[in-house]
Amino acid sequence: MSYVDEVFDLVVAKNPAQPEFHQAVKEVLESLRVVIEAEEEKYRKDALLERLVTPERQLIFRVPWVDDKGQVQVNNGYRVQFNSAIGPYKGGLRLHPSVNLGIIKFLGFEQIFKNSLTGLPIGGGKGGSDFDPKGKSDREVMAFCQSFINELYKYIGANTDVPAGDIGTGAREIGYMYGQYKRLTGLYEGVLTGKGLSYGGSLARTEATGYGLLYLTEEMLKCNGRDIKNKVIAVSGAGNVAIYAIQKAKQLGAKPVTCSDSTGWIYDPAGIDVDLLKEVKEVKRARLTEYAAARPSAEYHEGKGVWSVACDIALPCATQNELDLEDAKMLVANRCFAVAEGANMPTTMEATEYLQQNKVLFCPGKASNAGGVATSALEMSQNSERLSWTFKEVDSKLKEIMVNIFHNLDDAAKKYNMKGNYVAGANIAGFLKVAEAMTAQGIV
Ligand code: NDP
Ligand code: 2IT
Repeated sequence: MSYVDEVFDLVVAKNPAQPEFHQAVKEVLESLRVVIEAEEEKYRKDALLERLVTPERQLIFRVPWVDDKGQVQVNNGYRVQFNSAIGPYKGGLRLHPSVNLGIIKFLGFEQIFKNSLTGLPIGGGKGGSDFDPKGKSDREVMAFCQSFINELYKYIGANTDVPAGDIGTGAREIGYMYGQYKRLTGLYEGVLTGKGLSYGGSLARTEATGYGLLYLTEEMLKCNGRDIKNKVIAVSGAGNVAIYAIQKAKQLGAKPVTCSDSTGWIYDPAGIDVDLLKEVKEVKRARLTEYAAARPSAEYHEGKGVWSVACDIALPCATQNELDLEDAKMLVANRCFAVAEGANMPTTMEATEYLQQNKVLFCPGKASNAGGVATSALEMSQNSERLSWTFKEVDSKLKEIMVNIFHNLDDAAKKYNMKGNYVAGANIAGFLKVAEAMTAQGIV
């Protein structure tokens, strides 16, 4: 059996009931087959792949907190410190009731390659909790965040592990966590990113993932003889990534016509009104029905459906496995020609293959959503030098990073005779740097 297949079987056997983690590993290992097989004996002797798929450290802890009725609640806290070969662990914290160890491991594994692709010195990690911030008061969210940090503070630090936002973790949560870390350690340091601007945050971090997604998409289109101007875009999600993807798409002259949350979706043929969407989601933390109520051109539909809308470009920006084979078939039938992932692993493996077979340009999240973590790394740099850069400076660095990422994966795909296969390009380019650093540092 080939080394790649052996390691995949090992992952399934050693990590039972973690389907998302298996899926993420399978996608990466399949892409690496050609690279590994060229030097199989060397990689096998060093157990490079076994080390790559095994987190350096996995923390699971109890997070007790008191709700507004005086009732004690208990959640699980997680931090998976996956790989520190190229820098301190870096990656977000997801707060969502669906969170479990397998989901955090899939996200942490993806983060290794994503962070490598940014070209910046950051290793891979991820964390979170099954706590649901929805419907909680600010005091309850603060109580949870403080309790979460009461345990996690022992394992993080500006030079060891730097968490940030993800689903359910935004500026409010990062603020409470930062305050508690500072209180416990007495350190005013860049231990978290996505901080508020008044206490060490970076301009453009809020916008970075969505903006970065569009910078990369624009470059991918350009290099394939297409222009983003006037293109109709279907976006899913209505959170941090989706909102700023929609905003940048409009700035670039495209027309985003959809967005969604976990209960329903909006079709707004006049183009999504970003200010209204921000008011509904960022200020009121309300449902999308409020968007439709305030916007005569918009239709609201219950459930799932953005991929049924005719579009040129699709940007899935909500969550994993939200775009399946049926959705991919609808997109192709409607002549969608490009898909770039804003979320982490939003496209199932079957859907990805179908899109690629039908010549749809497809960019995987570990490349196209890397703008968020890249800008987090820029926030770390600013914190280290105790300076803050202008919006323009950060935004232009972000754009340069996204354009470079696209060319790195495009070049890697060409080099390994898989021209246009950006999934393979991203996995190979991300892997090679990490593998070199791991090899150079010996068996650790
Ligand atoms: P937010 O919490 O700001 O928004 C998430 C959005 O997705 C919400 O509209 C939410 O709807 C929807 N959503 C979440 N879970 C589900 C679900 N199970 N089914 C349907 N809809 C769902 O998160 P972000 O925008 O930050 O994150 C979105 C994606 O982007 C995630 O995959 C994340 O890992 C990824 N990402 C985020 C980065 C960042 O910097 N924030 C960087 C790179 C990737 P509702 O409000 O109803 O729950
Ligand atoms: O998935 C991701 O890259 C993020 N949630 C952002 C991580 C970060 O450290 O900014």
